[in-house]
Amino acid sequence: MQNKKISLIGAGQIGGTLAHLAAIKELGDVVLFDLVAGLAKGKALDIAQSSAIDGFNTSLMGTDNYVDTANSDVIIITAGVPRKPGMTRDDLLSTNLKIIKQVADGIKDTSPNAFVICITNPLDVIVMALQKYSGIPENKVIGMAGVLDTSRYKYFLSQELNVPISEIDAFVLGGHGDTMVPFPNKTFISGKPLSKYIENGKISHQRLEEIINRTRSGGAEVVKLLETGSAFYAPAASGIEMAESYLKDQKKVLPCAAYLNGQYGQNNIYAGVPVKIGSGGIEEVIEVSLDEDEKKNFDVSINAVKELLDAAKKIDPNLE
Ligand code: A3D
Repeated sequence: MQNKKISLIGAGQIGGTLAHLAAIKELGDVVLFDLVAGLAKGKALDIAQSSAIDGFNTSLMGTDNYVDTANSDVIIITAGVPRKPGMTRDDLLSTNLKIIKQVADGIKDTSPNAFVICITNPLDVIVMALQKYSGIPENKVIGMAGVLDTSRYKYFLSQELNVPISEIDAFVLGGHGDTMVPFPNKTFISGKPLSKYIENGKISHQRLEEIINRTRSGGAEVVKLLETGSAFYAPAASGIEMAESYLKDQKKVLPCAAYLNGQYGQNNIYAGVPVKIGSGGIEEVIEVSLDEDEKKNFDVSINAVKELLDAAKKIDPNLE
């Protein structure tokens, strides 16, 4: 059987980590693409030179030519500029819109059947622009954010409550920004609702609020510590989980930025919702019922995405 092919557009911090993880997991042949050819080629060679030690059998190449990415099964895009301390994700809009147009032009004819995962920020608007620029169907174009935001939320909760992270069941929805929505009322620990832990005094309302806020600013906290660049290990792990679910038809339900066409009362917009990812791409957008407060918070988050989308349309009226 022919190997699957995974192309990573952008060979920076996240791109390199994606390549390493994809290789170790033997998800398929890996092509690292970057405008800076040496960066892509150097990282591909470096990872390949670890294969004898880690015992993986994966073909890796670096390139600055889209022809080498042709007929990819999965494309993960991180091309773009990351945040510097003090910047919001939205500050990246105009630069990354131009970059995503170049990427869309590069992949649309060479890999029209790929499952395309976008990581470039500001996520919800960039993934929408990518879909429009490339014309690749909505069910095959998805944004990574909710998996990462949820993982941060679970990590902070597991540390606070001193429970294994695998025991926590939770998700974070909405746009990938300061208005993202963790759902404490839908958070379960070892099958018990989080509210029971509050009742038993294991965690106070105030600590929970602090954890929610820390989740919302989880990216900024890392940006501040690193001083140059933004988080890359956890974002790459998140992208790989989505790619693996597609490639292996695992049908995992994961919170991702997906195209909404009536679901959650929203139309023609990308936002973070739970979706089932299998060999058909986004096979289903799962509609969880939201109580009044959750709906209010979700709508605030969607409105923030809409505002940014309006700003993007001013930069490029073709996005209308
Ligand atoms: P970085 O290490 O700078 O890598 C970006 C790479 O993109 C660089 O190697 C550039 O040379 C390359 N590049 C720039 N323009 C092009 C182009 N036109 N075609 C191909 N390659 C190009 O950044 P990073 O890997 O740390 O982050 C990448 C993106 O992910 C940024 O926009 C971040 O803000 C974003 N990000 C998103 C999340 C989410 O959760 C959504 C998390 C962390 C980072």
